This record gives sequence, structure tokens and C-alpha cells, in this order.
Amino acid sequence: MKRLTHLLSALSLIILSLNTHAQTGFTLQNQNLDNPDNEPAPVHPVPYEQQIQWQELEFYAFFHYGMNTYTGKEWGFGDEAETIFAPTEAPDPAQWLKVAKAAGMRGGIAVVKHHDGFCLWSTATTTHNVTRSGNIHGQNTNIPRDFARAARKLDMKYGFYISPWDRNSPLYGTPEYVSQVFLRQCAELAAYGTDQFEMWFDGANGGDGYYGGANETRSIDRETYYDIPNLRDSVHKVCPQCILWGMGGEARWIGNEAGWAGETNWSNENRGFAPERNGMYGTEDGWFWLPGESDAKITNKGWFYHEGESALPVERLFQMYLETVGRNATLLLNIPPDKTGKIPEYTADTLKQLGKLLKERFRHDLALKAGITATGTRASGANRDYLPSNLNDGDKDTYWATYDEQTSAVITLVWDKPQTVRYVALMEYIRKGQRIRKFHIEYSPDGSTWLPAAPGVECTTVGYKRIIPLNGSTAQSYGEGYSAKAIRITIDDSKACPLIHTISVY
Ligand code: FUL
Repeated sequence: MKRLTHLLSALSLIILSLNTHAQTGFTLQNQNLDNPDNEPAPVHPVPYEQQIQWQELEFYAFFHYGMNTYTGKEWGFGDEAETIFAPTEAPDPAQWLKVAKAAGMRGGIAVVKHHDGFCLWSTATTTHNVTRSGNIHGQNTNIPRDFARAARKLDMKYGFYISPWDRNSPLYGTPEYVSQVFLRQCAELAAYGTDQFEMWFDGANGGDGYYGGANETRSIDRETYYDIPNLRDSVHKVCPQCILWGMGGEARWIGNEAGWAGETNWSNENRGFAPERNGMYGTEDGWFWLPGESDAKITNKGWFYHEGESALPVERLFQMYLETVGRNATLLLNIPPDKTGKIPEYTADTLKQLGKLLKERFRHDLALKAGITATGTRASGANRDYLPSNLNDGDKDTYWATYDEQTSAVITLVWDKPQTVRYVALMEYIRKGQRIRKFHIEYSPDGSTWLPAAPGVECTTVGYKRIIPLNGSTAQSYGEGYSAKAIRITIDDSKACPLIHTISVY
């Protein structure tokens, strides 16, 4: 369609030029028919479509459930009898996802095999699976099947965590484990739905374990052992939208499990393990588009359910959101089901409150009713413009841009009456690469005097999304706010002309 439009506009220019020629005897010079839309050139690396859709989920859940739920361990050794897995009620992934949805999450990832090797579906690759579990609830369980079904019903995205390290398998450490167990398990999971958004491959790989009774330590070469290029191609053939996280090389671990990303956070990074991995911050000149995902726990005792656990305070979770989603990362928040196979009340309540806070604090985008101007705005193309009004039109596909050589600019938002403001959110048009390196924000109580906002905040990168608390504090960002008649955002430095698709003010 786009090509057709380009062709039509090129044709009309030719006809126009022929007419002009006939009328004046001159041929029009310097028509840049190669780029009729005056499109800014991309700055590489750029994301592919799946990575953009993945990032647009922003906030989704992790569900650690399995053998450890019943042993109280975080890492099972792999020698646990299958009968220990005995849910006291039928596990209910639909309930898990409803709880996540109430918090404003758009999807979830279920652990279906942890390091202990116990599979939560009836796999053909090992007998160490739910069909041999301790009661009827366990035997009838099939988490990938039920999780995928529930997600589709709730209009949420879903994916699976499958641990490459398998402390139960006698084959672990040999090539047969990869070809006959691990890759087959991934294929079985891919078959639960072609619409999966992420497969999660943990970085803990190798060490001591049961290994079919060998009770020894086994190590592998993480770079080569799992045949990643083959895995990536095979999964993509079946699940074209699926991002392979971690060693899959399509999204990166943010580098801590505490729910924060660097204020400076590039989606550019180099693939592979240390030393070039720079999880929390990315690498400005990295070769790959490898955006950060931050995994964090909602409870205080571990990834799995533990007796006596409690959920973190809701304001702490809000802070996590600002420090991840608000810093160009996604937030994968872990919610552990308990022995009933359901999310306990205290966690569900906390998530409901979090959902309420997020709605209240980010519902009314004041930018939508602001007048907006900018310096250095790029000239329009044949079908596209780059006007500042694209910044507050609620459309992620239109964007504001400057001229190629112009890497700084000032954007001003003005209201008829002063507004109470607390946050500014910026979103780059990342389809053409991440660009902004430095910016600053000011506010004006009266429309003529300007005061600096966001004291102490490192206003460096933006990326997919950056949310700036104007009082400078992610821990206590929701104070009284500031009364502002206008807000000014200055882009001080950018790798190439900045492209921003949305500015929001709350
Ligand atoms: C880690 C694992 O070892 C933990 O048990 C947990 O699954 C966490 C999300 O990733 O590396």
C-alpha cells in the first residue's frame, strides 16, 4: 500500500513536471523522487516488528509455580518424587491472569519447567512430569494448555519459561539432551499456540544435580551448547511473534532482579555473555537491538510461593514501574501461585490496588489539551508531515522530527490555564532507532518565567518510553505536583535528528 502511494506520488510529480515543461519550456530540477516523504534515515540497529510489539506490552506477569511450590525450595535438585506435586485444588491459570490484568498487565509468562526438570505438561520427552503427580488435580493439570487458553479468552499475551538447565535429566550435558529433550520440549510448547509473545530461557546453566541418579556436577559451554540459532529459527517458524529472551538473543536481562533499569538505558547491546553485556544501561553503540526486560518479585521470600510470605507495599511497586517501564525497559513482575494452584488473596489485593494507582496517576494526559510548538521542525513530505501536533494526537504512528543535521530542539506545551503536573512521558519513534542522548525539562508557573524540573534525574536516553517524575524522586513521586502554565522540553543532544511520537503530561 505504502509502495503504491509512493508510486502514485512519484507519477504525479512526473506528470506535474511534464506539464510544467510544456507550459514553460523548463524541466524541474532537484526533485528528490527517492524520498518523496522526506523520511529521516534510520539509525541502526533498529528493532524488528516482533520486538516493537513485545515492548508495547510494557508490563506483564511472571508465574513461578511447580515442584518448588510444594517443597518450599527455590531450586529443586531434580530428585524430587513426582508425587510431591499435589495441588490441593485444581490449578487455575485463568485466575492468575485475571489478577495480573487487574494490575494493568497485558500478558504473562508461566514457568512450565524450572531447573529441577519437572514438566507441568504431559511431555513425551520425560516421565518426570505432571501425569505422575500425587493427586488427580496434579494429574489433570496441563499449565501450557490452560494458560494459553485463558490468555486468549482474556485478550492477553502469553509465553513460557522453560529452564534449559535440567537437574533431573540423565542426558544433561550431552548433545542428546539438546536434540532429544530440550529442543523437543520447546517444540511441544510452541505447539500450544502460534501466538506466543516470549519464550524465557534462564541464564542459570549447569552445576550440581541429580541427573538421573548420577548426583554430580555438570557444566556446559553456554555459548554453543543449546544450538541457539537453530532454536531461534525453529520457534520463529511456528510462532512468528515470539521473542526469545535471554540466551535466545532478542531481549536482554536488565541485570538485576530488583525491578530497576538505568536512567541511561539504550536498547542497543551486544549479544553474548559477559564482559560485553551491560544489562542495566545497554550499550550506545551496541550491534543488536536487544531491549531490556526487568524481572522482579512481588513477594518478599522468593520466586516461588513460601509459607509466611507477604507482598511488597503498593507504592514500592509503583516505584518499580517508574524505574522500569519509565526507563525504556519492560517490567516482568513475578506473582507466585500457592499450594492451591491459585494466587493468594494478599497478592491479588495488592495488584488490584496497583492497577488503581496506575490508572489514577496516568489516566488524564494533560498534553492532549495543550498547544504544542517546536523549533527546527522538518518540512513535510508528499504524504507525511513531522509537525509538533503529532506529539499529542494520540497516534503512535505519526511523529515529530527535525531536519537531518539538527540534533537539538525545544518543544513547548502551553495550556490556557495552569495545570497540576507531576510526570512527563516521552516516547521516541524507535522504528528508526534510538537516538536521544540528552535532554532537560523546565516548567513555567506563569508562561514566562522558567524553572528547572526533575532535579537530580539523569535526563539522558529516552527510547521506547521514559517517564520523568518532575519532583526528581521515583520513590515519592506523587506529591502535590507543580502548577504549570507551560512545560518546555529541550533535546540537547541526539545521535541524529530526534524523532518523537508522543509526549504526555500527567
Ligand atoms: C533465575 C533462576 O535461577 C530463578 O530461580 C528464577 O527462575 C529467576 C527468574 O531466574 O536465574
